[in-house]
Amino acid sequence: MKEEAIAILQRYGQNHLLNFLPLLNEEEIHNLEEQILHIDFEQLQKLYEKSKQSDMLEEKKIEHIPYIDKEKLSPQELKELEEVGKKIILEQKYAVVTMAGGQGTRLGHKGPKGTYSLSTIDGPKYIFEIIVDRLKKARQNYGVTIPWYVMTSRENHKETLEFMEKNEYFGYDKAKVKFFMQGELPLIDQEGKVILGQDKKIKEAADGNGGIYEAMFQNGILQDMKEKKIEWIFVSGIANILSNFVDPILVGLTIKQNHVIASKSVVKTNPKEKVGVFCKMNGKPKVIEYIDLPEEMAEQTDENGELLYGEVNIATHLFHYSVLENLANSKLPYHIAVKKSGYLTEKGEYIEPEGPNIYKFETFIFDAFVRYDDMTILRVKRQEEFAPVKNRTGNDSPETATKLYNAMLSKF
Ligand code: UD2
Repeated sequence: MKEEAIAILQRYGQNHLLNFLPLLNEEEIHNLEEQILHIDFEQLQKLYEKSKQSDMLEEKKIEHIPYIDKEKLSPQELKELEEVGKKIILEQKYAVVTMAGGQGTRLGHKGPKGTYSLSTIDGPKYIFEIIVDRLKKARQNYGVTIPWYVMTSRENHKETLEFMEKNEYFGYDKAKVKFFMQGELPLIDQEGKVILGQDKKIKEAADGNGGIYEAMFQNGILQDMKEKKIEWIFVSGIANILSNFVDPILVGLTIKQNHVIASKSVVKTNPKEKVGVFCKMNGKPKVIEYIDLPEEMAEQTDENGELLYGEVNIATHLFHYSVLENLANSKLPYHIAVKKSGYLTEKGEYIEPEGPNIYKFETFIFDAFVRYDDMTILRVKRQEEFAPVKNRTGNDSPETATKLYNAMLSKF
């Protein structure tokens, strides 16, 4: 192995990798060297040190964040907002981005989540197909083919492209669809050491949906949007099959409130729901993710017995183009998730651990909101716009999501 690579391992306490060399052939050693030369071990070391500290929420001033309840808007108000938003769509200043770089481990589906097939009353539907159906509906309603961008990760990029090609983009105009890959970070074990996968490469994983800002810049997506004169970009997660991502009312409301960022919310059903919740932290818009929300705060209720932190982030965001440009090189804080991952031992065995054994580092798209003084939050009805496919069974499962989808289908 090259001296330079060995020096890096020694400097960052990763020389355990040298014990694997007898297992590797020439090509595998070359691949490993390439990885060692491109991984930022300095950053990894800092993240490992950070994993030992806890981010004390209690010290921060957390308060209620204003939102607009769509149900409380009059028909006249809805009409006015819709007119403003429709104009943006008709003038082709609107684009849709789907965040699909997640691993979808909880669903236990082999392959990208968008390739998961649900049995709906309309027959079997892939999740990507459901998204395209809504885009085609918009083409019918507005007579424009909305540009669609899909964020993938190195792990699922190739398979995602092959799937869409094989299915001929479900009849959508391929020229209006672009895929772009987000960045990756190595997994580390509890001692801060990188691990090898069965392919004898250092295991890396997608760097969180906060990686979207840099990924859009690095992959020329921002440039493409600029050339297309796109002004408003709706970004939502692949998991929510009722994501209403062509929504002129949200655009109209954001413009009316003179904001450049908006999100949709639903009312939290139970304190333990695995979702982020909106609030204001030190006066700025903030989402506290479920892994960071202390139990007693999650249980807190207001004078009407409503959950104090009950405005749920449903991973559906709207950005003005200028915000994405402004955030292109943003450095967001890393969140640390403790996960399970198989690893190769120095004897060459591949171990699938019983319990969590590694740290995974992710940034969150909504952590950029604190850069802005305010944002629009539109509270929508859960049964109309939030049907996530996350878990194999139980809540947020294909079964619960399909039931909600079927109930809404007649209204599309
Ligand atoms: C997400 C939200 C949470 C709540 C919940 C609702 C974030 C960070 N958390 O939690 O607040 O809205 O959804 O169901 O958004 N993704 C990538 N690349 C990555 C990681 C994730 O594209 O590296 C995508 C993923 O494909 C999905 C979305 O981001 O479309 C949310 O990711 P998740 O489903 O893993 O997030 P979850 O359910 O923990």
